[in-house]
Amino acid sequence: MKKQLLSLTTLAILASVPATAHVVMEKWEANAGYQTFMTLAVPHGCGASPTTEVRIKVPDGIGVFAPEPQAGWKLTIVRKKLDQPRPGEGGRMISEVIDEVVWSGGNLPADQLGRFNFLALMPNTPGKTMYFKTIQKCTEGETKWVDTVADGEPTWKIWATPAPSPFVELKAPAGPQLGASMQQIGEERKKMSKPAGPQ
Ligand SMILES: [Cu+2]
Repeated sequence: MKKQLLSLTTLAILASVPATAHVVMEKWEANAGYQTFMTLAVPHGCGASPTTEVRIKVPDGIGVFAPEPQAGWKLTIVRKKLDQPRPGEGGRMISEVIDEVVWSGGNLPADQLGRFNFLALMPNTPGKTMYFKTIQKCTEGETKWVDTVADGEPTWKIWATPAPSPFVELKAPAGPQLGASMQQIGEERKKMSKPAGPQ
């Protein structure tokens, strides 16, 4: 009898940790330096209230970012000017980056799963945790999924916070994303652009 009481208590504690029911990145790991297709999963509303807006803050260090439009939602891209323009792909200078992306005007029932997709070029910093802080607005109420852990602490500690920020941990990839280095590809390109066939 006592044992059963104990296990019921344990169950009650487990049930009060809704780690799997949070707003999270679908995959919690990504390769450093890779262009990565990512999905933010929204598995519940605010209590019984449906989700009407999802706002993601793009973390510093993301090189390229492209959100996917979602049927039934308005997509807004908020940009910010860089203090210092920096070279981007193909050598052209970048003076503005995407700061936030907002899907609004939707109506995702509280008990249904919503998935919001984007492409992000990860910085080449294995071991770093990238936080995609998210604000979820509902017909009634909102949740700010913005809690993080201090640098140097294990990322799992985030699950002890009230509203963990969605995140991915960057790991060192086994090789270049395209299976070859940009230098190898550049050399091959030069060969291909040579005039072919008899002159
Ligand atoms: Cu949750």
